This record gives sequence, structure tokens and C-alpha cells, in this order.
Amino acid sequence: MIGVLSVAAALSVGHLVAGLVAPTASPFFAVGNGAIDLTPTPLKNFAVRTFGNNDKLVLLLGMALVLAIVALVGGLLSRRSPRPGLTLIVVLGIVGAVAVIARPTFGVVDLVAPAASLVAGVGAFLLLYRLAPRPAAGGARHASRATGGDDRGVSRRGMLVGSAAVAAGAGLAGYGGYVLTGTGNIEAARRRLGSVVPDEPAPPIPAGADFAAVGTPTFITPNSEFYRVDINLQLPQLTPEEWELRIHGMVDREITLNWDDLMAMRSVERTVTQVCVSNELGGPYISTTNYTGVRVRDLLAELGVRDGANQVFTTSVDGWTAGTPTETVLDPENDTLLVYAMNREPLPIEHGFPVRMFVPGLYGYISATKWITDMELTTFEDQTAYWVQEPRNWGRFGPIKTMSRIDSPGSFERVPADQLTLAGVAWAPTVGIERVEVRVDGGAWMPAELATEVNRTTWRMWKLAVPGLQPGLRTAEVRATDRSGYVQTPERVPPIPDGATGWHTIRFNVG
Ligand SMILES: Nc1nc2c(c(=O)[nH]1)N[C@H]1C(S)=C(S)[C@@H](COP(=O)(O)O)O[C@H]1N2
Ligand SMILES: [Mo]
Repeated sequence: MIGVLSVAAALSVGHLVAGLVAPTASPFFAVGNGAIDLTPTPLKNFAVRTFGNNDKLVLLLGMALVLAIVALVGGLLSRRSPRPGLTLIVVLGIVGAVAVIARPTFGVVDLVAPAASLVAGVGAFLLLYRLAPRPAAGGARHASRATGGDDRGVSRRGMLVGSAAVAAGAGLAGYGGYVLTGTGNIEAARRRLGSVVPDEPAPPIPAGADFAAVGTPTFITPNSEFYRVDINLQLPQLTPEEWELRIHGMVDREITLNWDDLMAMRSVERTVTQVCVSNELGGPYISTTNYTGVRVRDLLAELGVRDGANQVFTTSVDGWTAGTPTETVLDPENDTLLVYAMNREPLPIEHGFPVRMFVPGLYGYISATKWITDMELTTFEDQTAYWVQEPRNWGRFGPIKTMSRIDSPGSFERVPADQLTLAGVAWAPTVGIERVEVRVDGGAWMPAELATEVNRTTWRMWKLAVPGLQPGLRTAEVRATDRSGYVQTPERVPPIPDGATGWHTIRFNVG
């Protein structure tokens, strides 16, 4: 119990002090982020695949469990001498400090929290250790029992009071840390901005753009349902006032933009579909939104991009990086944006508040930098982005592959024979979807009805009524053809290294 309480005190006090001095440098989160960085890539991919948007919660709970076990063992080893427990707490303190130092945005004040953690852990341990009734040698125990055991009663009461005090203190400090390291004040700053009206609005979504009535997603994904993928245990905290974007490297003129500069520029709204390279065949990491922002092409034209700068290398406030081909960013047909609004609301914190990048037609890991603060014009030889670096080794270029998905019926759903309509989505940003076909039990391909095309950068819904199937277990497959004439390949490859392929296949029950 002394072991567990001391470690709890160390963690919670560290978290509280971090909340007071440097909210994104909490040792607990720093260790968690360090764990993410050190996790072997296959395990990381497994976690994202298995736990989806809960991967971070699972990691934190796992860390808490491991720490509790380590603390328990430390306590048990300290029954004769305090040395093992103290050593353990010091080692944990060092791990916390190293994790904090390893963060790319480390500053010396960040060390205050791990130091406080260490002091609290050692202090709690020594206090409780002194109060603890010690298992005395056999003879003495009998003696004490014989004389009535009053001493033991007193020290046991002291121990109970001490433990309760440490537990309560740890609880309060932990709660305080939770509040202070949370995003409450950033959310307030975000709300103060109010809704966003673009200078150049996107055309309204036409009627018939989705088949939500028969089971496709709605055409526009509500902000709260937009998929989220990033490596952040704790969200970066950046107010619009603090935000700056430095644009430098192979440009004729470097600049640093602030929020007011950005607001003064012409804003355009674009309806786009964003996809994650980790999306498995039939997976959910695809969403569609109206992004409002400033065209990067116009900005770069003013600064003058030098010859040979083939990579736009962007960095977020926490050091994550992406490398996008300059050619794609400058494409006059498809607007790369510095985005600050999503469906006319300020960008949600988890989607990059206050500013992120979006590049049509590319997977997020090489283009969609959230919490963006740095843009360097460079070459692919000189800089390598986070997911492309050893040992992660994802593809250097990430054009989104032409794919399709069956949303209805669901896997093994039972459908009456006379009411069967297959429905789903297909996507090929920025090429556009030409045709979607489905087949049942390996039969002839049947053309599906396509929903109204919104633009070539967004997904396209499809549906097909298939009446008269025999009762029993049936198999349906889907394949899309894009506007370049490319027919989706049946070859199944996993998301690594540059996006999954294959025909999405489901089984369902008729009758
Ligand atoms: N700073 C930062 N930006 C990031 C990431 C990240 O981990 N950190 N993940 C990228 C990936 S892999 C994807 S698919 C998109 C997801 O954006 P979303 O969470 O807003 O959907 O963000 C990209 N931008
Ligand atoms: Mo991604």
C-alpha cells in the first residue's frame, strides 16, 4: 500500500505542477508519448486498428496498471528496508524527467514537474514508511501481544490517518492537474471566435448527394463524428494569439504569419474528403467536410519558391512533421489550404486548432498537419517526415487510392429477400468516381446507382436494389472505377506502406 500510495502521490503532484507551469509537459503524458514513440510500428498499427479512437485511453489505462503493479512490487520488496522502494521512486522520477526532456518542444521550466513528482514520491514514501507498523521479529511480536499491543494500536492509527491523507492529497492534486492540463481555456478561446463566414463559400450541397436513408453516411460528416488520427495523448494547447506560422527555406522572402495576418487574407471554403492511409479495407477513417482557409498557393506565390524545392515540409507545435510534394501544393486545380474552420465552426481542438493544413487527394500523414506552426520549402533529400522516417517507413508519396466500401447491409445482418438494397461509398479524390459495380456470390457485375456528384475531391455514394435473392448466407463485393478509367484492383494489400487495396467484401443473411 505504501508503494502504491507513494507512486500515486508522485504522479498526481507532477501532473498538478505541470498544470501550473507547463500544461503540455506533464510527466505522465510525456512517458505515454515516449511509449508511443518507442512502440514497435506493428504494435502501434495493431493498437490503432483494434482500439480505433480509444487507442489513447487504452494506453493510459495500461500505463496506470503497469505503474500500479511496479509500485506494489516496490512496496513488497521494502518490508525490511526502505531502500528498494526509494530506488524505485527515483528510477520512475528519472524516467519521467527523461521523457519530458525528450519532447521536441522541451524547455527548462518543463523540469519543474518531474522534480516535484520526485519530491512528492520520496516524501510520501518516507512518511508512510515511518508510520508503518513493522513486522517485528517473532519473539517481540509475542511479547507485544502479551503486553496488550497498545503501541501497535497507536502506530496503526497513525498509519491509517497518514495513508488517508496521502490518498486524499493525491486525489486532489490529480484532479487539479486534470483540470489544469485539460483544454478548458483553449476551448473557451475557440468559442469566443464565433462562427466563420468564408469570403468565397463552397457551392451548397445538392439534393441527392447521399443515400443516408438506405445506410450510407451523410454527405457532410458532423464535426463530432469526423475521424481522428494522430500521435497525441494530450492535445496541443495553442491559442490564436499565440499561434504563428513561419514560412522559410527555399523561398525568396521568409515570413512569419500570425492570426491577424491570416484573418486579413481572402478565405475560401472547399468541400473535401479526407482519408487516412491506415484505413483498412472497409474501414472508417474517411470523412467529408467544408474546410475554410487560405490558399497556400497564393501565399507561396508572393514569397517566391526557389527552383528545386520539391518538398513542403510542415511541422506542428509538438514536433510532428509531414512532407508534401511542392507540385501538389501549388496545383492550380486543387487548393491546398491553411484551414481554420470546419463546417463554419472554428477548427475543433482535436482537428488542429487553431490552424491545420489540408491537401486534396493525399493521405493525411503526408499532408494534413494539425496545429501547424512551421512550413519549410526544402527537398526530399534534406528532410524526412515523421511517418516516412526509419523505422516506420511509410511511403514517401501518398496519393489516395481509388476505393469503395459497402455500408449496408452490415456484416452478417439479416435482410428480407424483397427489401435488399446494397449501399455504400466510393472515393477517388481528386480524380472523381465514374462508376461503381457490385456483384453477389461471384455473379455478374451490376452497375450501382450513383448519388449526385458534389465535386471530384469528395466521396460519392452509391446504392443498388437487389431483389429476389435466395435465402441463406450471401456474399457481396464492390468495385469502383474512377474518371481516369482505372478499375479498382482486386489485389488485397494492407495499409502499409502506402494504402490498402482490394474489393470490400461482406457476408449477409437473406431471409
Ligand atoms: N500534428 C499532427 N498532425 C497530423 C497527425 C498527427 O499525428 N499530428 N496525423 C495525420 C494523419 S495520419 C491524418 S490521417 C490526419 C487526421 O486528421 P483528423 O484527425 O483531423 O481527421 O491528420 C494528420 N495530421
Ligand atoms: Mo493518417
